[in-house]
Amino acid sequence: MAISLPEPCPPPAALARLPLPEFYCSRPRQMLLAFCVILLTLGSFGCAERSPRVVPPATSLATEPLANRACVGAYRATQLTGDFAGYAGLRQFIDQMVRKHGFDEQYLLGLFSQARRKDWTLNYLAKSDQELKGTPPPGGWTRYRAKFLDERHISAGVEFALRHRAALLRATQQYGVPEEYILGILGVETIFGSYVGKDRVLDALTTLGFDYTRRGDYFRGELESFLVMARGEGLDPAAPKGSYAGAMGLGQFMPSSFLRWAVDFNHDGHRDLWNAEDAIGSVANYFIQHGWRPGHPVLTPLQASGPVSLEAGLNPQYTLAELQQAGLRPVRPCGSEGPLRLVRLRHANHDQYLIGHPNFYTITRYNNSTYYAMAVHELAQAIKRRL
Ligand SMILES: [Ca+2]
Repeated sequence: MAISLPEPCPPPAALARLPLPEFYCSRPRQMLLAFCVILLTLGSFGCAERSPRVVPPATSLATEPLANRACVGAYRATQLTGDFAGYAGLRQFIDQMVRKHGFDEQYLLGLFSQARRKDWTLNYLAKSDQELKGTPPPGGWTRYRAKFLDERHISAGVEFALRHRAALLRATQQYGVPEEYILGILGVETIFGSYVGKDRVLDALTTLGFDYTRRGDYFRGELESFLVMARGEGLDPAAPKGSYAGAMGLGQFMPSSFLRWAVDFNHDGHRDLWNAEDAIGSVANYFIQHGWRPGHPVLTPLQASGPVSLEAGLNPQYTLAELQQAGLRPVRPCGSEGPLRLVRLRHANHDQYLIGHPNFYTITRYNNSTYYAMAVHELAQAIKRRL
């Protein structure tokens, strides 16, 4: 979910989350049982399950229901040593975690004394930040698309869908998110769990929180969420591995997204982003909580009668009438419920335009990128055709 940093290839993962509808009423007893388990397990998160199409307020870290569990791991020190010795910002962060969340100071000093700075990540991001400046060149979509719309992704998606058919069906029924879009996210993010990252989340977030100036605030917030998550779930914070930016599991959730939107979809008492069922439910929950409208379209191709002067992208919002007045006409009736986005895909020799409906925008809440959401959509459709 949702920070737009490039991922070392393959695959460019959404760093969120990255980046939520109705219990199956034909089985009321199971429904009640499942609901009770969720309530017992997640406390205030349960309200999202009862009224899944109503977005609840984000749960604050201070009220995280499992926050009073003991920390895991025999870490203990009286000062910071190791790669981050002498980091005044980290020392302040530790003090803040003690005051705000009741962590033991010596536990955190011991933990962070064995954290490792990821110099490769810092060098990679410095280079990427430079490359990201400027407008995307012609052919950009063609090259981006080729990373994901290949036989490896599609066949892995079909295999995953067949293996987890029951969970996907349950997620579709409960949340109203079509299974192919859940599959599209998991495919683009990690090829269905075949590439979930190999960096320790602790190292990634400590490095980016205290050595990556441009987004340091964001990553320190994620590090705070990560420590709360690890304590709440009974995990040694030095154990979980993820992307170089700290995104975790099949759906590459960032820790703050875990706290707000991950669900225990297999009802074993833990939200486990590396478990396929929990990942399926969590992606569906993320979608519905970010405005997915069941039964509504995602994209509609447009025909342009001449040069297009309207600004494309995720920020400008249009009505159907405004698009039509600009010479853009949908190739099929699509409804006019907005706000609508103008999607421009840069092929090698031409630009292609589409209407991005509100559901398209929802996909971009997983990763704030038109091309990312377009790849999820196309991969979703390609897998659906094989099922
Ligand atoms: Ca679980």
